[in-house]
Amino acid sequence: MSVSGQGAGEERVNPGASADATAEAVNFLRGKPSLIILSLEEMAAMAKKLRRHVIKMTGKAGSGHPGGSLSAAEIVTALYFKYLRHNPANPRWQDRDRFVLSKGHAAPLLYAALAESGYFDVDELATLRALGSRLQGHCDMTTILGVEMSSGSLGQGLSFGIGMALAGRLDSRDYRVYVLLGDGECDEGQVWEAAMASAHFKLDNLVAIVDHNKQQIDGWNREVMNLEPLAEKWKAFGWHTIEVDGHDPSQLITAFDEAKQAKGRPTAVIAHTIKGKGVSFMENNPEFHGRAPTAAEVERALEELK
Ligand SMILES: Cc1ncc(C[n+]2csc(CCOP(=O)(O)OP(=O)(O)O)c2C)c(N)n1
Ligand SMILES: [Mg+2]
Repeated sequence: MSVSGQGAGEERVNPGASADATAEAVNFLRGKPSLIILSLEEMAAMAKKLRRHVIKMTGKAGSGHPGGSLSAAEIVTALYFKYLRHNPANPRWQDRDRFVLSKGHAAPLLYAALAESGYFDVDELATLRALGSRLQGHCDMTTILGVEMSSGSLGQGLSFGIGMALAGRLDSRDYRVYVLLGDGECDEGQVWEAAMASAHFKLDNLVAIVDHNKQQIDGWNREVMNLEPLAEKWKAFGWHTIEVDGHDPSQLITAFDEAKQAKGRPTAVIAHTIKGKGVSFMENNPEFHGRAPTAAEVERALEELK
């Protein structure tokens, strides 16, 4: 397909898609606002909006991963609605900043951010995990414009980000690459191979953000696999490392600014968060790692997220 505008190529999003479906996608994108940039106050409201989407989507689907989607709401909001240089009207713009959702089970959150940014219609969010929907439980980069990597098998996103960062350097492009990892995901050896390689290649156009909610699928990290001292580990691997409150957009923005100033090495942002953030009965409750809220729970959650 071709998408009009700066950097547009002759790339097809989904080689298997019919010409009609492709034309429909392109028509939808034309005429959309190119970029939404929010104030700090508006970002807090957007994070809440994304949380509401996550609750409704997983509730309707009857499955999915609400906990790790809710914990990363401000991180994804700060990127999509303030920090990333991107253009929903031209998703394949070659100079766009790249966002890789390495913790691919948080797909509902990414879908919500993409829809609210204008990549596709918000109504489509209701099709999460439905048969035939583009919005499967884990993202597919071949079907959704705006998804940079098909993820879900944990541990791979940082390696993928290295490829993007090296390609940017080779092509003399100044885009930046942001990879969001889970803290449980950091149990994967591949993450540390990638951490070593990023520092070796002095990738100062690469930022890893760790959603440090202290829990993974089976409960607390400290009981499953102790990660601490996590920030010290990234430092020891040669990364400029910053710790922030991952629910404070201003701290996230300041960290991304600081990352731009760090020359000759990649930056790790350790974002301290709460799994299930925003919904009292989901917060720090490992049950909601991979369980959808019931209809009654959806109602209670939405009441809290008003
Ligand atoms: C390679 C691989 N092993 C196991 C899983 C199953 N799995 C899905 S989510 C998850 C826990 C991830 O924990 P964390 O990275 O901390 O995610 P968060 O707390 O942000 O939800 C696991 C083990 C997977 N998706 N990929
Ligand atoms: Mg976690």
